[in-house]
Amino acid sequence: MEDTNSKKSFFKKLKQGLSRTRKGFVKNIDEMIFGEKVISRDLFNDLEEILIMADMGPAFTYDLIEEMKACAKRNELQNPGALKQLLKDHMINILKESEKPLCIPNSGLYTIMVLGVNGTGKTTTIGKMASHFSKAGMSVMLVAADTFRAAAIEQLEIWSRRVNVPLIKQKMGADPSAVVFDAIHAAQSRKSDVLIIDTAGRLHTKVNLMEELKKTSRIMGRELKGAPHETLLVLDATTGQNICKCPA
Ligand SMILES: Nc1nc2c(ncn2[C@@H]2O[C@H](COP(=O)(O)OP(=O)(O)OP(=O)(O)O)[C@@H](O)[C@H]2O)c(=O)[nH]1
Ligand SMILES: [Mg+2]
Repeated sequence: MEDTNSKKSFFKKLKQGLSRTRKGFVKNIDEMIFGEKVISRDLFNDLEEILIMADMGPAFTYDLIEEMKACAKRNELQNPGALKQLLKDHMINILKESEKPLCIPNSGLYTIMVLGVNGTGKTTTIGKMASHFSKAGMSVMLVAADTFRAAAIEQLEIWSRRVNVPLIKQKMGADPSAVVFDAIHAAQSRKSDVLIIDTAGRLHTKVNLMEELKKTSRIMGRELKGAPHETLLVLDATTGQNICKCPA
């Protein structure tokens, strides 16, 4: 299922997207290490400051610095450059712990509902996922259940044309549950593999909008067993530690 080329280009794009972070955070670390011959207490203090300024959070920063100090005590770090590698490994381990691949079963319609606050990248992520699944040989269908924001339907329509997958839509202002209801039946009759639902951006404090989301999810479950099979919350990676306040 994995397409090596698309995987490569995905990582290339991810690298480009994160270049500003690299230039800021990583450049600061490189500058800190540059010219240093020994691992001193000052170096740990500087690193701590860089991590806090990059909004890595006190818990992460404390754990990492303690680990580095312990390694230094055991003479496991040859030079200041080794601190950077340790930081890298520490971050990769944390990400690996929460890694959860999205596995689409071989049979039946698989539904993915995409949620998040306004402007976090839901629709763009849907376009990327649709392209990925379709390149992997699956038949994908998109659902414009953001009937609230002006031009949201047109935006998803552009993605559907770009990645060449069908779109189920109604007029702006339509009930999202009705759009999803139609979409499930359309996808079943066309024997689609994946149905991806775009929803309107909303804050979790907006009770009416949260109720609307629950209703949409309920209707999906009623029309298709287990639906939505996956619910993806799209978060903006530049938000920093505040992201932890966002209810999943
Ligand atoms: N740098 C960067 N920009 C992104 C990414 N994903 C989306 N964007 C941009 O963020 C803006 C909002 O993206 P959308 O996909 O429309 O976000 P949304 O969550 O669907 O927005 P609403 O439907 O208004 O709630 C657009 O300008 C996108 O091009 C990303 O991964 N990196
Ligand atoms: Mg959107």
